Amino acid sequence: MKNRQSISSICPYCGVGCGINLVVEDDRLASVAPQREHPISRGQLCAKGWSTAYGIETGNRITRPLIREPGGFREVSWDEAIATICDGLKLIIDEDGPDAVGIISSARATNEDNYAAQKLARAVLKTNNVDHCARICHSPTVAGLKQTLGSGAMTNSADDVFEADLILVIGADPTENHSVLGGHIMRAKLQGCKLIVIDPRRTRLAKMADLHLQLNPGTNIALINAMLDEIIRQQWHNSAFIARRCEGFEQLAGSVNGAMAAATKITGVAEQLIHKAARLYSQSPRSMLLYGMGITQYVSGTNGVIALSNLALTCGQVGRTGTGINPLRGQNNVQGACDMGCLPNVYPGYQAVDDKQVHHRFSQAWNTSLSRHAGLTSLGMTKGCIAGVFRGLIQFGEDSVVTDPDQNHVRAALQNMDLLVVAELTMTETAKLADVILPAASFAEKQGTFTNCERRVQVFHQALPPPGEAIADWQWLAAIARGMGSNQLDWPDSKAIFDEMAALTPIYSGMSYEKLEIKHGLQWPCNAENPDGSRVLHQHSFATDNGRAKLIPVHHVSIDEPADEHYPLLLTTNRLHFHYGCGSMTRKSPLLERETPAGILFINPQDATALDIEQHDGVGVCSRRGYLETRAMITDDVPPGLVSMPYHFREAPSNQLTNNAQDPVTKMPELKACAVSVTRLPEGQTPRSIDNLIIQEAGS
Ligand SMILES: Nc1nc2c(c(=O)[nH]1)N[C@H]1C(S)=C(S)[C@@H](COP(=O)(O)OP(=O)(O)OC[C@H]3O[C@@H](n4cnc5c(=O)[nH]c(N)nc54)[C@H](O)[C@@H]3O)O[C@H]1N2
Ligand SMILES: Nc1nc2c(c(=O)[nH]1)N[C@H]1C(S)=C(S)[C@@H](COP(=O)(O)OP(=O)(O)OC[C@H]3O[C@@H](n4cnc5c(=O)[nH]c(N)nc54)[C@H](O)[C@@H]3O)O[C@H]1N2
Ligand code: SF4
Ligand SMILES: [Mo]
Repeated sequence: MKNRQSISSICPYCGVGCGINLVVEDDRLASVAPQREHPISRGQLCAKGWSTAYGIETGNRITRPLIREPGGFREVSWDEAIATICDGLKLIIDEDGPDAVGIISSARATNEDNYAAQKLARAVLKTNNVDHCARICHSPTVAGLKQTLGSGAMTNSADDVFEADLILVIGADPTENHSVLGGHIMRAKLQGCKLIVIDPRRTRLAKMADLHLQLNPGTNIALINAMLDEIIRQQWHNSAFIARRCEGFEQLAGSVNGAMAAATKITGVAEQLIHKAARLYSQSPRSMLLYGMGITQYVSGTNGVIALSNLALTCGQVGRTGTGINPLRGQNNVQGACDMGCLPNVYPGYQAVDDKQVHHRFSQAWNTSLSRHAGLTSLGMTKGCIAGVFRGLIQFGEDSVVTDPDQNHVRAALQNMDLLVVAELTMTETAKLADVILPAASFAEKQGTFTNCERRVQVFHQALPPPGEAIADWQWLAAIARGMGSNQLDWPDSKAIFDEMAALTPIYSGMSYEKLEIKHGLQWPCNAENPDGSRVLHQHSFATDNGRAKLIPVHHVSIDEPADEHYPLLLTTNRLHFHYGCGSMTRKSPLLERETPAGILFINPQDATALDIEQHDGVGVCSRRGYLETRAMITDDVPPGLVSMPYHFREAPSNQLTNNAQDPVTKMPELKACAVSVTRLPEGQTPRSIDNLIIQEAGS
């Protein structure tokens, strides 16, 4: 008889945080089932959630530590791997000081793993060089909303889509990327809620929306300022809310005056549509704003977030259920990795590293001296490596060769590191460049917590033994600390890490594993004033110095690399429902893999005809930084002049092409727009993978 158990867990893919049960038979994951009572997923999962078992299957996993040798990787003991890492770190720190090393942690790993990572960087290595993929995701949200509202997280709850009279989705594609929540939005719309979509592509929600504003890429601020101009001119703004809770209205009103007149030329959207959107958003009793990468992944990312905040505040659409400014945080635990302080300028709970009191508190708690200045961002570390000032990187759960902008630059930087340590589930493109590879346990093989996009901290349980010698990330981080002569990370279990973190993190201070178990988690802030957590933020005051929200004028700036005569098309990058991030987990599933070819370029029929391209033809795509080959998918979901590629496919990685021009505030690269040229491949030539292209180029 088989020993069969069902263990409660959380889907390890996106930030919706759906509840899953892992059905285990004799230490094997037999199937995944949705949790019926889960407050968000309510018995549903998307195709990725259902396919979780493939993503962590033991046959594909790294099971022992590996060290690079001239002929390839050699399997070694944990002791040898840790000793090699610590010798490397000590040498670099002795020669160039602690800021020559750093850690890139993982928004896919647990809060406990992330707390351990930043503590290793700060309390043991003595540097604030710690960052993670939020840098190229919602860092503009963290920076922008911190300035305007005092807190950079989703203000409301996922369930609020059912309370809203109007939902405005801008720069996000939730039916693909937050699918269960996307399904809720579709249901809300069918139940009578109005829907506005602002997106250059015709997404599934755009097709069913009351209004679709199909703006030119990178023109969000011009469009939002035009809506504000119209709202203020028509007296649709909420004067009472502004007087009671905001500051800076006069300056904002002055700055948007005249924006409508300039808008159509910049955005490509007709005035009449902007007028309608402005009226619907401001006049609906409850309007809920949801946004994503179409706002943040621009050189104007932080200002784009501030513009959205101006819009919602001016209309008083914040602080009540069914309203709010809601960044759709992407990774299963990206909210948590930020909350845990895996950012170069803040300790856990967004407490600034250069604040005297905060510095004192953490120095005392960890009983050691700590760096006083902010560290390098992830892209700062790769740049620093090329410049020769950054030499040693520990990276886990992030495949930057596939997912960071300008792949050739990233490869060159990682190859230039004196020490690159990668902890992974499987052999990714980034792991292939490592000096030491560590086998990491997946979510199903460890206990911990994830914080989803609506600030809900959920605890999950170990269901399986890790394969081979794999261990939880916090455990090998602790082994490195010990190798560096420190017992700072010597916790007995993940619960002890959570307790230490909660004691130092005011927004988590009312939480414990026991309390999180009771009702599918708690939403922060959860503390003495909010013992049951917080569904809606900013109901009575904002988290700013004086409790008032700030209205801050911002202006349109054009994208860094517009199309020109040499590169006549604009490329944007997006996601597909069936694949996730670098594809290292979803592409292990034959069910998901059969849904899409390994690389796609979406192109409008008009452009395809002009370039003599037919459906599924092989095409070459070239930018100032790189070249790749893939297949054309002709569709009028993209407008003429714009082509789009997903970034999940290592064979045809769109990041060969993307631009790493950055938002000056957060260093967010402009992943959503760069100039490219597209050509049809000769008849009968199948697209070559990037590996083959690199080999051929080296040989020629
Ligand atoms: N299936 C799947 N789901 C995922 C992921 C995945 O890889 N696969 N990744 C997760 C992660 S890490 C994240 S961050 C989220 C991201 O989720 P989303 O934010 O939804 O991500 P994208 O598809 O990259 O971009 C969203 C939309 O922005 C639009 N856009 C581009 N330029 C502009 C512009 O100038 N203005 C406006 N208004 N819109 C623009 C694009 O056309 C696209 O529809 O998804 C998460 N969920
Ligand atoms: N062109 C373009 N590029 C983009 C984007 C875009 O829109 N366009 N979006 C950007 C965004 S928003 C993001 S968030 C990034 C995402 O970029 P990444 O973070 O690099 O993407 P993921 O596929 O989520 O990679 C995570 C890795 O974590 C591993 N992993 C999962 N769980 C664990 C664990 O518990 N421990 C360890 N050690 N490893 C684990 C998986 O095996 C996987 O290889 O991509 C960015 N890149
Ligand atoms: S919506 Fe996100 S969390 Fe839910 S099942 Fe799909 S990938 Fe998992
Ligand atoms: Mo993301």
